Amino acid sequence: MESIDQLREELLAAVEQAADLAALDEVRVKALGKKGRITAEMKGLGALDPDQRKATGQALNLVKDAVARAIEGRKSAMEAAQLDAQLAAETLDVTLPVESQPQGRIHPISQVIDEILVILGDMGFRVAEGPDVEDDWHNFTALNIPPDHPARQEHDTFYLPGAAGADGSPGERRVLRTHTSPVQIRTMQAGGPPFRVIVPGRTYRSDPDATHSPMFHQVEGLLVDEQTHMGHLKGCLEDFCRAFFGMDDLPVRFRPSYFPFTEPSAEVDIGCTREGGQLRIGHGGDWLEVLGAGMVNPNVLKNCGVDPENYQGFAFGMGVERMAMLKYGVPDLRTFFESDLRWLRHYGFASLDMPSLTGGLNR
Ligand code: 2NL
Repeated sequence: MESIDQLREELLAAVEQAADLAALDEVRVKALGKKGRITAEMKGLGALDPDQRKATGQALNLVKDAVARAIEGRKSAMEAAQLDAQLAAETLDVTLPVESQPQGRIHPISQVIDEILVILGDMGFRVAEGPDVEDDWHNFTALNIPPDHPARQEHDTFYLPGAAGADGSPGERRVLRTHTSPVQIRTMQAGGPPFRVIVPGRTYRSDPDATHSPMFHQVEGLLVDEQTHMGHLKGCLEDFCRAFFGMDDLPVRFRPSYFPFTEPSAEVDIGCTREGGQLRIGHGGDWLEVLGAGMVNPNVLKNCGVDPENYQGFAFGMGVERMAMLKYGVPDLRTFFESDLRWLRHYGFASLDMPSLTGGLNR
């Protein structure tokens, strides 16, 4: 018995003295492992007479349990201490000021979309979004675009094969949306009037030359209510142009035009000068087209389940790249999509310089 007590004290002392998890595991192997001291003592039990064997066996089991418990206890304590040390070493002072020279820049396309949304959001429009891959009905038919309209031609529209039906038959072909209007169509189908939505997003057209990109961005707006008329459209877009270009007295004019989805339709010009081949926005007698707009064609309202006898609407659309080029003097459309970091450092915006009506939209 003396030697078992001694074994117990020795092993528990070794557990206490283990400096780290590796040392502790070494103690475990030397005590409880296949060739460990307690295991060896157990193996020796066979040589004892039965009475002694029972008493010694029980005593050894108690030692074994005590040592195992001690190891577990030490192990948890060591792990907790290790975690505490790690957490202390990894503290982050969230009250420190932000880095004074952040490296990332906001792309002018993102910036201009944000600016447009801030102005129109303040007028009460809310953002709506939808899929880039559309069906023919939402992209064309619902918008009163007839089957033989040139916009539907292969060379203007990217067509995709439709998903095969359960019977293996080819499904209806899909399109990459050629404008964001299908989102307004979906918005009208999903609920009832009044509607006041603004839709930013990617659009796609097959028009391969230096002044076009196969993917470009649009923002379109739609307002439908009782008694909505052309005066509302004019006021809305005049205010928008003046806010966007940061000029309270910017000349804005509406020129008759044609779109299948609006009647009447208009193109919106702002004043400018082109003296010495240099474009300047403002007074000067010359004009620059920036938006397309009109009163929503009653056929479009009907297609979306809105009664044109009781509701009228106006809609408008603009190209984001064009707005960005005009406002920030970007001369070449292709540079928007080249991911050139030097270009982005020049034309990009600081990430914390978010546009707002009170903080300043125009730098
Ligand atoms: C442009 C011209 C326009 C619309 C877009 C629209 C949408 C619905 C109904 C009626 Cl759901 N109209 N959108 C209307 C007029 C012009 O965009 O020059 N875009 C870049």
